[in-house]
Formats: sequence, structure tokens, C-alpha cells
Amino acid sequence: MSDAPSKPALDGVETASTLDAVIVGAGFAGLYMLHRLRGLGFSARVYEAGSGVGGTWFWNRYPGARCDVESLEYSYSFSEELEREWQWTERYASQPEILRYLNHVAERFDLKRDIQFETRVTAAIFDETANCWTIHTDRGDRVSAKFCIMATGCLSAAKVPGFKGLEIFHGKWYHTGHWPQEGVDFTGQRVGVIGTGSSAIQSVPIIAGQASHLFVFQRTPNFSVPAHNGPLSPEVIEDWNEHHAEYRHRDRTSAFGINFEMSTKSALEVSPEERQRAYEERWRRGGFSVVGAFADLIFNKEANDTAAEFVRSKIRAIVRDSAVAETLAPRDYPLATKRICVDTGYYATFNRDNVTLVDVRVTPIEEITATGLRASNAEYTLDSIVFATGFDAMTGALCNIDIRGRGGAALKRKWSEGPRTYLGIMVAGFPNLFTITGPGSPSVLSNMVLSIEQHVNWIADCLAYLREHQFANIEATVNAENDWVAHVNEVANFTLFPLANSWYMGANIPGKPHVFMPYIGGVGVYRQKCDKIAAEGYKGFALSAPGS
Ligand code: NA7
Repeated sequence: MSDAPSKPALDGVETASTLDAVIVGAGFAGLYMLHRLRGLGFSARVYEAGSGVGGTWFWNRYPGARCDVESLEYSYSFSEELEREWQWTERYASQPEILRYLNHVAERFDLKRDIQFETRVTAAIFDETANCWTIHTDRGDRVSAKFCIMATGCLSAAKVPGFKGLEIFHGKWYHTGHWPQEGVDFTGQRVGVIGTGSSAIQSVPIIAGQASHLFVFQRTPNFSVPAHNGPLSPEVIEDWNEHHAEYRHRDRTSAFGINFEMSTKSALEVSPEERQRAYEERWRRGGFSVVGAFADLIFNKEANDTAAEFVRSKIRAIVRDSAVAETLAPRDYPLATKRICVDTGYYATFNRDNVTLVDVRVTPIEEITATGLRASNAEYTLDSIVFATGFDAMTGALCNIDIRGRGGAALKRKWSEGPRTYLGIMVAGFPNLFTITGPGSPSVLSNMVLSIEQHVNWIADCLAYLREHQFANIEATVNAENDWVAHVNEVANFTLFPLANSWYMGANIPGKPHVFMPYIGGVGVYRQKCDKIAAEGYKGFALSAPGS
């Protein structure tokens, strides 16, 4: 991977027009936002850094990339026709299939004509005199819009750790979140994968099948549960086609936006045998369902320990070398407080002769060398290095844009001690700026597509309301924002989530404040709150007429 080439400016470098809205990003969120605004008769333009639609699913093309939410649920629900005409092929959709879907959506709703590709938004400045946003791009565009809608994604600012020596490495290196479009063939190579999060856990089994030798450099082991992926049966598809309205409603009113089936029992009130049966049953089902085996797994450490020990026992049963199994078994944080992974053959990959696990907590990576990587105990000769090292989650993509609100105040500065929003949708001091699935909303703790649709609909309805009532501005009040931030923290502190050094907590980025960023109150509860606030005339927001 190399730095992006400098881009030529497009014709008509400055765009004088004033749009109703600029949307930043053409993933699931940006595409649907454009569709909704068009339907309401607003003018809108999307700026997208990639050369195609897809967002996360455009960039994350690493081997084995797949969604860990089931395909039937991880899809738009806004169009009955779309719902009927698109057929998912597998329980968990692969990245190429999701990208095909998003391209289909873009074509079907004729969205591409309002998307400017290969254009990264660099700044969004609120002009208090003209009462509009001025958006700047790396192509030299400068466009005005009444509303600026950030559809920039929660896991889009890829993070390559600053290892000494990377620039002298003679081999090739990649980040999973910026995978080359043409793919990579590791056949016969010595490959190092750094990181053991979801991206590594999906790609390691595939890379191991190609490489002559694969070294997996692990800092923190992750809990992973089997996907049991496979083709969707005609019966499942037929059932979905018949009942999807009902299933979608169930998801919208649920905790995580997926069919989760949360037990009402405590893990501590049942016998060890019953507990084991429940975990085994969930393990057979696969996916996140294990977290719903008991009602208190994310609230009670003792209850959680029983589930964590169950997964560790599975790791020991799969991995033949007991020392490797122990290294792969997470111990220092509760199950699910770092994003649980969903895999196909991850642990079994460590039974292969051509795979070596390196615990970098014991032998830290010291530097990248011309020929590979030096850890404190050994030097590893590598042809390629894969950084599966994650993202500056939730705030990274927003803070990478120079966003300035009233009085020229920078969002990055406002968030220097952690993100502050009202509902995860708006920020006090930044009128008419919306953040789809922003920090302080369920976002990454939910089925993202469902949460995106909810935010997009809320924002679209809000813009229609402003127009109808002749308001020019909407802005979160400081009080409402303070109350919301306190509520987000209060709910998080009821759970075990703050106990982990996770990217939910900003812990993976050196210097980032440790604040639990998503809202864990549940998507159903959250939706009700958002709807109530809108129904009460946007309580907690200041609405003002032009020029006021
Ligand atoms: P994650 O889940 O953030 O995983 C990144 C991994 O990289 C994780 O194991 C990190 O260890 C490791 N890492 C990060 N920096 C380093 C350094 N400097 N040295 C060694 N190891 C490092 O990102 P993914 O892309 O896998 O998944 C992101 C989300 O996408 C996922 O949760 C799903 O929602 C889909 P750490 O745990 O920080 O010790």
C-alpha cells in the first residue's frame, strides 16, 4: 500500500451553487440519505473518497471479509421492491456480495449522478453570516450547502501503528481497511498479520491457506464464536419473504437491531449443567447468539465469567497445542466487551504446520526491518505484512475533516476529551450539521444498516419539518447535549463494557481519551427517545428562523 497519488482538480474547481445538503460518504448511510432527500425535493450532492459506492464495503476487501450480522437483516428495509428483488445467497454475506448489493441500490435508484467520486472532503466550515456550510474537497471544490450531513462511517479511519522502520521494508504491506481492488495473492509467501481483531480473524484462515508460512502477531486475544456460515436455504428465504415486515419490526424494537433472543434468566440462577446446555446450544447456532444465552452476561462479571470460560474451553478443545490454546484464550476482559468476533475456522488454523502465533505482549514488536519484523526475541523474515490493526473508531473520520462551527470552533478541539453530541446526531455549536450513527448513538453496537436507516429517516423528517415551519436552523442546545452525554455514560456504567481496553473506549489509539462512545441503551429504546423528541417539536434543539 502506498500513499494516495495527488489528484488532479476537476473542471470548475469552485462550485458557486448553494445546495440544500452536502452528504459526505457514499456507503449505506450516504446512499440512503441521498435517496430520501431527493424524494423530499431537496437538492443534494454526495462527495465520496473512493472510486465507487460502498464505504466500508468498498475499502475492506481483505480475504474472507464478511459481515458478522446475518445478510437478511443487514440490508435496507426502506423499499419493498428492493426487498423482494434482491436475493442474498449466504447466511453471512461476503464483502463482494454486499458491494454488489450497494451498486445495485445505487443503479436502481439512479443515485450515482449526484455522487462525486474520488473526492475527499477536507473541511466543512459554518459561515455564520451567510448561514450555510462551506465544504472544501481535496479536488479544490468549494460548495455551499444549508445542511452538511456526515455519512463518514464509524470504522473508516484506518490505523497503521507507527512502527519504526516501515518505510525501509522491501516487501509489500497492506492495511485490511485499504485493501487493493485487484486483490492480493500470498501464494508461497512468508506473511505476517499484525492484530487479532475481527479483520484478522476472518482473513487469517484464508491467508494461511495461501502462504508458505503465516506469523500471527497477537497483542490481545479475542473471543470468537463460529459463524456456521453457508448458503441460505429456500425455506429460510421463503420465510423471510413472507414475514420480513414482522421481522424488521422485531429488530427495530430490539436491543441490538438483530434477532438475538435474549434469555430472561441469570447465568447464576441455573445449574452448571443447564448453563452448559445453554452455551452449547448457542454455540451450535453460531454468531452473536451466545451473548444472549443469559440476561446478565453484559452486566454481571461473575455471570460473564461463566460464558468466557465456556469459550476458552472451546478454544482448548479446538487447538491441539495447549500452550498456543492458552495464548489464544482471552482472560483480561469480560466476553463481548471488546467486539466479539464471528469466524470460520479461526482457532483451527493454529493447528496448521505453516502457522505460528507470536504473543507480542511477551515479545513486543521492536521495529520493521528491510526484510521483515524484529520482535524482542527474534527476527521474522517476511515477504508481506498485513496490518489488521483496526481504526480510529467513531470519531476518527469526523476529526480528520476540519469541521468548524460557530465562531470558527473546531469539532476536533471540542471533542478533545471525548465526543459530545446530542443523540449522536447533532453537536452544540454546529448548527445544521448531522452525524449519521455518530458517537452517542447505538451505531457499532447494533445492526448498522438498521441504525443508519433510523438516523437517515429522522434527519430527512427533520429537514422536511424545518422547511414546513420555515425554520432555517436547528442546533443542539448545550444543556440537552450535557444531559445526553451524562445519560450515555450512566448507561455504559451499568454494563461491563468500560472494563475493556476496546476501540469502543478509544483505547486502541494512543492519546485518545478513554470514553465509552456508543449508546448501549438499546436500539428500540433509543428510537423511542428520538421519535419522542421529534414529536415534541425537537425538544433539546434550538430552532430558528432565517436571520435570527
Ligand atoms: P480491531 O478490532 O480494532 O482489531 C485490531 C487488532 O490490531 C487488535 O487485535 C489490536 O490489539 C491489534 N493492534 C492494534 N495496534 C497494534 C499494535 N501497535 N501492535 C500490535 N497489535 C496491534 O480492528 P478490526 O479491523 O479487526 O475490526 C474492526 C471492526 O470491524 C470489528 O470490530 C467489526 O465490527 C468489524 P489490541 O486489542 O488493541 O491490543
